[in-house]
Amino acid sequence: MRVLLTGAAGSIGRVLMVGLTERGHEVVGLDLVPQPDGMDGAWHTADCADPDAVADVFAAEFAESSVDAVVHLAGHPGEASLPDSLASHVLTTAALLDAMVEHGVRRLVFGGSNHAVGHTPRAGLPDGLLPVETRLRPDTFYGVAKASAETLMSLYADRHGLDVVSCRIGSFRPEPTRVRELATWLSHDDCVRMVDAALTTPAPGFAVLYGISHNTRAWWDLAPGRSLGYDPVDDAEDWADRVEPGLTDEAENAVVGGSFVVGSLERPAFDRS
Ligand code: 15L
Repeated sequence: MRVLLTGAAGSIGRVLMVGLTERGHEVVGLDLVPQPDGMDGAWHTADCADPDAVADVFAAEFAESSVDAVVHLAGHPGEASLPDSLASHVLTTAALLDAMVEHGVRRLVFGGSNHAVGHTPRAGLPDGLLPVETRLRPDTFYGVAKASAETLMSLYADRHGLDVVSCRIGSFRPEPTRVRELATWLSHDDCVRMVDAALTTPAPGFAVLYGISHNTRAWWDLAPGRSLGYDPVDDAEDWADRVEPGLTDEAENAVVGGSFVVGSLERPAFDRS
């Protein structure tokens, strides 16, 4: 599959550039920054929030070749003002969706986030696991933007028959370092497995999965991912005896979004300073 990967210079993007190539995909990088030294393959430097720039990238790709799918990771991975968050996650998604429809690209894999549902209390979850059908319950403007991007992709899936998989990623790290991450960790290798499955699963329509590893202490339901062919292998429990308890663990572990809920990220929607 020829895959356009946005946010290719970011921490997840770099892992996927290599991992998806190893799995036989031809990966074309797209990022705000030029191709970092040591990275191979085709590359576009452009701002995904600029629909003209995105249209130019697609025009260049389709003049030479074609694109079978987009993996969209570009965007600021933390809290910001509401306009900045919407630009970073919703407008970028919109620009890509329009270009996909124009060029007949049928599949989008989205780097979603657990923070789209981060305000959900863990107490009372059925079998202790958060289902994907749960109410969108963002914990930040970042979470609002990730949730909004999901609703936008749902519209394009229904309107244009696109296949869309939103991967609500947990904690993407080389290894878990906090108690919460013993539940929310996504290993590098499982991340590659997850995106490969989301790219290749037959006709998912609009689907959501939780992007975590096969963690013994998982709070999020892995069944929706498994039904799409995502079979995680790694388990954060293998690091449990090296993870030091922290003072905020109890508060962080009471809600899905952890420090995004309890970590004083509250601010007005508009940054007027
Ligand atoms: C995310 O979505 C963030 O981008 C990342 O910085 C982590 O905080 C992660 O979630 C998490 O919940 O651990």
